[in-house]
Amino acid sequence: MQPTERVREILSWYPSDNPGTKSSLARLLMTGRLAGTGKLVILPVDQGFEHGPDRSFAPNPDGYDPRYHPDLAVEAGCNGYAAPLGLIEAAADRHPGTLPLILKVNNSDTLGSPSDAWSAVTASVDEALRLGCCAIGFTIYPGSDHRNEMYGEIREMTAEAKAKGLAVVVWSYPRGHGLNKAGETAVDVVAYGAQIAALLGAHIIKVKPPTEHVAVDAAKKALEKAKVPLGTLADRIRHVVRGSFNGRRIVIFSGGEAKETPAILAEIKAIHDGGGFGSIVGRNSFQRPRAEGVALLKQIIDIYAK
Ligand code: FBP
Repeated sequence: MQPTERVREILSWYPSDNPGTKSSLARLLMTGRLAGTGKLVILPVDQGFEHGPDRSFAPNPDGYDPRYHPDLAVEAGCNGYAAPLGLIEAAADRHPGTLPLILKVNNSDTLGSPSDAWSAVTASVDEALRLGCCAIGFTIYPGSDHRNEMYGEIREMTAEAKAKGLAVVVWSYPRGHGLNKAGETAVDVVAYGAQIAALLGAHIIKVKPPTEHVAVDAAKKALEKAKVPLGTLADRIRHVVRGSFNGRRIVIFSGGEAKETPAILAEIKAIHDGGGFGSIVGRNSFQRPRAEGVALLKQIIDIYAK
């Protein structure tokens, strides 16, 4: 299938990329039930690393099986599947050529007491190529004492990924000593995190849905002076997307902890209304029984398809 006009338009936002990287991006945009729309719904399964297997898979034990997740992604019609090295290795040949894979190349656990948020590099660009992935995924924690080390790591991995024809997805999660809990999802902070990811060269930026809270006084003053509407989630999504090169970067939003279906769908509708490019929904899909998880992902995809 040829890329649609919309996908060609999106690819034109990345003029410096080589044909390999553009093809990798096109693969993600041209797969699944949202193929060609410019929207994306991705299944991420790195929670086993980030939160541990019990919190992640006990609610739906089928999820302990590494083959479960790529099958779920395909059955629901997702654009792609993102996971750390071991999970991708265990199932990379399950849907060869039909399910775009994103290798999460850094991860952190929640054991011990780290000095501040920082992930270890757990896979390489060459491993992503060996496994047939179309992108690497990297988490940054703006606000952490270690953010500058993270920016250095991602700079190197992004340069290598782009040189070798892969796309780069950045999970930008502000957290750490510089921020309190409310600040992590404050609208100005989420917009700042998305902007940093764009400036680091991300093709796809993944952030959390922003709250109405504005954490930084100077940002609050600027936003009030400019009368930026932030009252609804759709307003705030629009603000974050505008802050990501005026909408010329693909910005997608995370699903979060398990929630009731109506609450999830209301959030997705607001993301869609605000011009968000899609969602990356993990726990809310793989922690439900298979049929319910598939049904929910399909409902989410239907909203973005409108
Ligand atoms: P969820 O839909 O499960 O929230 O997954 C999205 C995600 O970004 C995962 O990739 C990641 O493991 C998780 O959120 C991080 O969550 P936390 O905020 O607890 O670190």
